[in-house]
Amino acid sequence: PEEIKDKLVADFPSKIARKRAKAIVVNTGTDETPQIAANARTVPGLITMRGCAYAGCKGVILGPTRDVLSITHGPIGCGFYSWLTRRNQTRPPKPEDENFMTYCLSTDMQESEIVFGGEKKLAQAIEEAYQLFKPKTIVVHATCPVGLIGDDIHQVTRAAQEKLGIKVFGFSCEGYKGVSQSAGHHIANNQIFKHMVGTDNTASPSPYRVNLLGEYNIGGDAFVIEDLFARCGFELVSTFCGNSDHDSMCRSHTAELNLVMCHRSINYMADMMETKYGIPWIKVNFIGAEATAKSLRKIARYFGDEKLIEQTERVIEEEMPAVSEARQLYQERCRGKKVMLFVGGSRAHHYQELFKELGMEVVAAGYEFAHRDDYEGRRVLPSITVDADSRNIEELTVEKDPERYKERVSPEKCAELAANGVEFKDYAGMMPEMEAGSLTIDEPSHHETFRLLELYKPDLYCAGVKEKYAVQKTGIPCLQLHSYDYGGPFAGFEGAINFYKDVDRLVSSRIWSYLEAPWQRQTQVKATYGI
Ligand code: CFM
Ligand code: HCA
Repeated sequence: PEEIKDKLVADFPSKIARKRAKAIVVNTGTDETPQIAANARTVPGLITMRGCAYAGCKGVILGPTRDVLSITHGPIGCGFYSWLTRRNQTRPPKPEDENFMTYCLSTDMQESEIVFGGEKKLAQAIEEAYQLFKPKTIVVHATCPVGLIGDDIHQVTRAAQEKLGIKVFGFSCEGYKGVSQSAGHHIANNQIFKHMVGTDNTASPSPYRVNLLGEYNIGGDAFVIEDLFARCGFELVSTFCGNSDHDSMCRSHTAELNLVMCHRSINYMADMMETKYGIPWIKVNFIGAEATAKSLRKIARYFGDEKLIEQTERVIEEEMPAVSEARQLYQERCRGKKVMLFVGGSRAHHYQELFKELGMEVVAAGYEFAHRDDYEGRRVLPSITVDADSRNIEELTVEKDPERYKERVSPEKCAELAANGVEFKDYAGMMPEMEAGSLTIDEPSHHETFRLLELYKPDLYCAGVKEKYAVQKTGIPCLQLHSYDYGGPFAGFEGAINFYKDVDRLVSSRIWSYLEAPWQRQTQVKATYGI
């Protein structure tokens, strides 16, 4: 593997090769993981997998909340390309309930606003949106030019809030605010925490109240998890933010436990809610049947009620036979096949569970924009150096709420639960769970990706839409782990079976080996390069 690492960066100029080498590590198969360079600026000129801070804020965190009306302040492209492309599904409980997700609202900035300022047009847009939809809350997302020309979106939203008498606030999530989508997550977490969480104290009577943080209902995953929770007897107060609505997020501080699914995008919220309201958090994973069972058991054990524990076991028992049957069938066809996954900030880890269940070998994995704690575990948090790009993003000062802070678990109970596998505020990261000799690569460039494909010839490559067709042109199938190739759900027990089927279809089909692009047969364009 060390040799492969050298080959991946061999064609880069030496300075770039040195930088990229730090983002490629060989796993040890133990808890002693090497350090990886992550959350650093992309090298200009390398073709990146990443997106921008606006995408992380508007598309990822706010996108799935159905009745918060989002307006993109910017040229039309940013709004258009973040318009439901993420497949975050929603299901309003009643037909008359609001769902604005199918709309794309933008100020459509033109040259005149870029030159003379866009605040007036933004104020008009907010008013027009209010007249049309009469929503409870309107939020404004800033795109790159907004920050560049100095439009003050917060001043405009404050004035609109006063005038319209509804909640209006903004996100300074200009695309360039950070090195990736990750900055946008943090910006979104801060504003949701400030303006929504804790604004409605109505609590449900169930004692088993949980929030699900970092589950965005892609391909209907949250529907599957909601169903499992209901059957086990857990009361879901709110989800951040899949299949969510404004009011449930305002009540989220009434929960007894926070469940963190995607650590990267929402760990800020979990920590802030713990500090202010005393809600502890545990890491869960509902991708993979075994991981789902383990997570459900952890939740039941936290509450400790015998009936709840029994009911949870019953649900697992009901689900497992179908999973085992499917697993046996598909394992026969998939076992031993090699796979690589390069996705976002949490799925490259979570989906390894499903490949393990199929008996497939994960030879390389990595994230697009995760931080070192997502790779190496939260134990490295104190040693992460905060660079200028991260310092750029506001860290809220959060204090105990004088009235509403409540200690949910005593330190003794905490120790007892930890001994039983319910560890609080902990995430061990992706790398300790990978096999010795496998590779972890942060934000592989297009060039490195194609070197990897040549060197390993994997049976399957998992990534996003920007990678998919380029990869398939090399004869290797590509599964989109962002959009699920328009299929899914992949979460829970039912999702695991769907996943086994889809993977089998990809790795067992011979179609890819027949593929020959015209340029492989014959050079299409003759060219001479002159420098
Ligand atoms: Fe979390 Fe996500 Fe992901 Fe993410 Fe994303 Fe996504 Fe993703 Mo695409 S919040 S980090 S910013 S799990 S949109 S639902 S699929 S890159 S791995
Ligand atoms: C985003 C959204 C995205 C893109 C997916 C892809 C998603 O990063 O802005 O590249 O295919 O999941 O839709 O991650």
